[in-house]
Amino acid sequence: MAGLGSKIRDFFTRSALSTDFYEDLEDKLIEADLGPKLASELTQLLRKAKAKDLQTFTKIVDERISPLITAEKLTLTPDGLNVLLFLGVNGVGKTTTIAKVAHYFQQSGVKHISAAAGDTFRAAASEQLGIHGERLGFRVVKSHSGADSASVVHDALTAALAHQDRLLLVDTAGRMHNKSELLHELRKMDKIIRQRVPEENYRRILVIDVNTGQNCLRQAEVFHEAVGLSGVIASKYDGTAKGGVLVAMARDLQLPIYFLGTGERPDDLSVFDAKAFMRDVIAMDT
Ligand SMILES: Nc1nc2c(ncn2[C@@H]2O[C@H](COP(=O)(O)OP(=O)(O)OP(=O)(O)O)[C@@H](O)[C@H]2O)c(=O)[nH]1
Ligand SMILES: [Mg+2]
Repeated sequence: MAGLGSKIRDFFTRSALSTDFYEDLEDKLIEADLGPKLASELTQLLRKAKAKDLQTFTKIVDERISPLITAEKLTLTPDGLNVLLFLGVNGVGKTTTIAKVAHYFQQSGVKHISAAAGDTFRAAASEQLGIHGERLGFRVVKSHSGADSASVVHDALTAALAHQDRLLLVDTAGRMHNKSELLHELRKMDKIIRQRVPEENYRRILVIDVNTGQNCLRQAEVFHEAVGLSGVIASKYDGTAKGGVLVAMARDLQLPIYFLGTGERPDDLSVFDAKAFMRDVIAMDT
């Protein structure tokens, strides 16, 4: 995919003589969703170096920005049940991402996988997860709509431990009547999981839609405060040239990124590669 990076490269070729060079560059970086703070910092560094060339820009990005982005391989600990709790506001792609992550681990040979339909807020939610489970071959623990999501998690944990599952994927609601209710639910689920699974076997994964831009940052902070996030999966990276918000997020919250979601199918998931990503988003050439 031709990311915004190629546009920034073109910009350097075309605009070196422009009097508004630095202002225009800053605008381009904001367009890439790097956020005003980071865009201004990067532009300032280039201005200070009195440079208007892609090589210097790339060097600055390489030294100052790339080290902020951590790619982490999502792995299971060697023993016992691993639990992944998926969080995020509504519609970002949590349920779809669960199917993708289940498929990813199945492909790497993990056999006993189950999922908990912890989104009891929306009637169709557990059905949606159930369909993924049937297609891909993982067990889904559900309850009726409106049930207490913490009790679904409790039941799913009991079943997963009894079946000696290696992995339990927990879906959560993206929306509640109000935010504090949602966060209360999440904390309850978190507590139940912590009571039965050691810390090193338990990850809290934030799913963000890269198209929502800088709003993601605030969302991430709220979830981070509630349960302490382990890492991020960025969905809907297909069909967008944006994604700079991941850079801002990695910097503000120091969270590793596991995967990029690149479509709606179970195999539309790429292991996050920080270097390739930076090249795609901010013009770093190989
Ligand atoms: N193009 C594209 N679409 C995606 C991707 N991930 C999810 N979707 C679509 O986004 C929509 C919402 O996905 P869901 O998985 O239902 O999102 P959710 O976060 O579980 O939503 P709620 O349960 O309502 O909070 C669906 O139509 C998905 O097919 C992706 O990486 N790329
Ligand atoms: Mg969902």
